[in-house]
Formats: sequence, C-alpha cells, structure tokens
Amino acid sequence: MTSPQETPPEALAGLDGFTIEVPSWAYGNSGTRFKVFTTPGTPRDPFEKIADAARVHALTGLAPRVSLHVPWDRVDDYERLREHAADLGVRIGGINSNLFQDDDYKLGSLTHADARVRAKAVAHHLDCIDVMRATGSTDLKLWLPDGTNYAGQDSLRGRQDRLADSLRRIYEALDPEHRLLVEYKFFEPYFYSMDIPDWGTALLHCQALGERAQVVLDTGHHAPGTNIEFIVMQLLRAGRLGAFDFNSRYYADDDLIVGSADPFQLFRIMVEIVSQDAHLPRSGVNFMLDQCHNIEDKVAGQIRSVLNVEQALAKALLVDTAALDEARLAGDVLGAHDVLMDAFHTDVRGALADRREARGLPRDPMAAYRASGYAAKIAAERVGGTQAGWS
Ligand code: PSV
Ligand code: MN
Ligand code: MN
Repeated sequence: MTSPQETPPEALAGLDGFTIEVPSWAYGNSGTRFKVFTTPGTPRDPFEKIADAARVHALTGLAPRVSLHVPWDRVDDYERLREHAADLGVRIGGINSNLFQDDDYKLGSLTHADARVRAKAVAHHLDCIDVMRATGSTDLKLWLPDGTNYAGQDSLRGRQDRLADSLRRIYEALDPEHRLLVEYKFFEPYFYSMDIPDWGTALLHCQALGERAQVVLDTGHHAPGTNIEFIVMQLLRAGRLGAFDFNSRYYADDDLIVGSADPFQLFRIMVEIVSQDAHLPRSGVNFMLDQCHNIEDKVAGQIRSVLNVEQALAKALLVDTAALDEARLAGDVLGAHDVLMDAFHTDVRGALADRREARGLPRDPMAAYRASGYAAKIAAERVGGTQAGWS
C-alpha cells in the first residue's frame, strides 16, 4: 500500500508538461432547455472569457489554452484576441465549428441531401480554418449534430457517403500543421440515428481522410455502461486519439465537472493513458474540457475541473507496473486489481500541493481563488454577461 507520505516527488514527474485545455463556453451562462441562470460577472465577450480562463491557468499552472466556439466567439479582430491571450499568459486552442444552430441544418448539414446546404456547412469550416490561421490554433474540432428521428426518413448509407465527401473537402483545406478532430455522440439532437454516433464511425472517416484526422472522445457521449477506457485504449492503439472532451455525467450528456460523478472512471481512463505514454506532450492527445457550469461559480468550477484531472493522472502515475505485470503473469486476478486500487486510494493531495508550491503556485488554488476577490471584482465590473450560445 502507498500512503500520501510515501509519494516521492519523482513519482509524479509524469505531470511535467501535462496540460488541459479549457472551453470558452464554460465561462458563459448556460443552462438546460428549461432555464438559463445568469451569474454576476459573466464575461460579456470572448476577451473576458479568455481573462477568466487565464485566472484558472495562473492559479493552477495547468490550463494554458482556451478552445473557441465559432460563431459564439466571433470577433472582428482575431489577431487582437490572440495577442490578448498571450498578454495574459495563455493561447488559443482548438476551434470548434457549430452546425447545430442554423435553420438550414434542420435535416442535416454535412450530410444534407441538398448540395447547397452541404456546401454552406463546408464553407463554415473554411471560415473556421481562417480563424485558426489568425489565432495560431492547430486543431479544428468538428462535432456533427446530424441525424434522423424516424426510420425511413433518409438513407443511412446515402448520408454516410455525403458526409465522407464533405469531410474530404474540409480536410483538403487544412494547412499542413492543422488537424481535424472528429467528435462522436450516440444520441441528441436526433434520436433514431446519428451520422457519427460512435468511435468506430468516427475512426472509419478519419482513416479514410488521412493521418491528421483524429477522433475526439467526449466522456458524456456514450450509452450508459459503456467501457470508455476500452475505447481510449483502442483509439490510442490505432494512433487516432486526438483529444478528449472531459466532463461528468449521471444520465446523458450532463456536462458536469469532470471527476465529480465518477472519479474512478476518470482514474481508469488515465491508467490507459499512462500505460501508452499518452499523457506526454509528444503524444499529441489534447486533454480538453467540455463542460457547462449552470449553477456553480464558473471560474471555480473550471479550477476544480483541472485539479480533478491532475489528481486522476497523478494516481494513475502511481500504479506499480512491476507488481501489476507480476500479478497478471501469475494469473492473480485480485492481486492485479489490488495494485490498481492501491493507486486509486492513495491520497495525492498533499504531494500535489507540495509540487505546486515548488513551482511558485498556490498550494490550494481553490482557496487562493476564493481569497483573491476575483469573483466580486468581475461582478462589479461586468454587467449583462452573455450566454454561452445555448438557448
Ligand atoms: C455536443 O454535445 C458537444 O459535446 C460538442 O463538443 C459541442 O461543440 C459542445 O458540446 C458544445 O458544448
Ligand atoms: Mn463535446
Ligand atoms: Mn456534448
């Protein structure tokens, strides 16, 4: 058994260089289909969203990039947004396209039967690629909300073929340093069929496109009971895990704070990550959050989220791999399981606080945020904050 006192600093060396990307929309007001509660101090524009994200990074040292969502984060001058981020010590991360809020896309966007609608959806991605050029982003993230509600409504095969053609047009427009990240989701907004419902479909499209097309795994986008760490393992094995959208869920796509509903699942995911060295920056896996803070303080919610991911990774780094190999070879089922559980039950909070202190960061970023008065300051300064884009 490992105890907190026994966590030597070198055991956590795998955290060096590990970063988490935060979503701009987590700082805006969001809600369910029933109600959007506003929070005092909510950012009024993308500049203020980036300022809030920069607070999260300043206090944790973990979150140096911010994803944007277009057109939610539309600005006249992206170069200025890029400079603003740099001035605050962060940079622009992935650019998320939006195919789910335009009337033309009622029956599909990249899969639509009408070539005019498909061309419009492709053109939106070319616009996003221009935003990438202006902001220095290298990840274009595409979540396809297309699907059908009734059997017979459209040809399932026809939609896949149209999708493949649209994706190819987008992929061909990328610059050499760009990646296309393709996100899957098994339901919603449509309920009979989704056109990219699962990792297999996303992977097939990525493989057809080329090496710079990779899969995004959003932890809230699977049927209940799905073994998500198996998918992580398989995508890594195929060299196609491009990114995570981390969040927690109890029911569906709840977008709650990562590690809040099921810290053990997050740990199991991180064990697979560590076992294939995918936590190291050279792996190219972008560890992003995709969350909404509907009732809690948004900046604090983001701080809690990145700390939860860090904690899960720290525990995964503590797995005694030699003991695990030995138990597996001996067919010691429960012995192997115990090795994992020992790591999971280790309290790493003290060791992580020491690590932060050694890096000039607050030992307790949540307490430092509360004590900083930042929430009161932005509440006084900002009036009439915006929604994240949901209605
Ligand atoms: C869709 O449910 C999704 O997970 C996609 O990543 C969207 O871009 C995001 O939510 C918006 O919050
Ligand atoms: Mn997502
Ligand atoms: Mn989602």
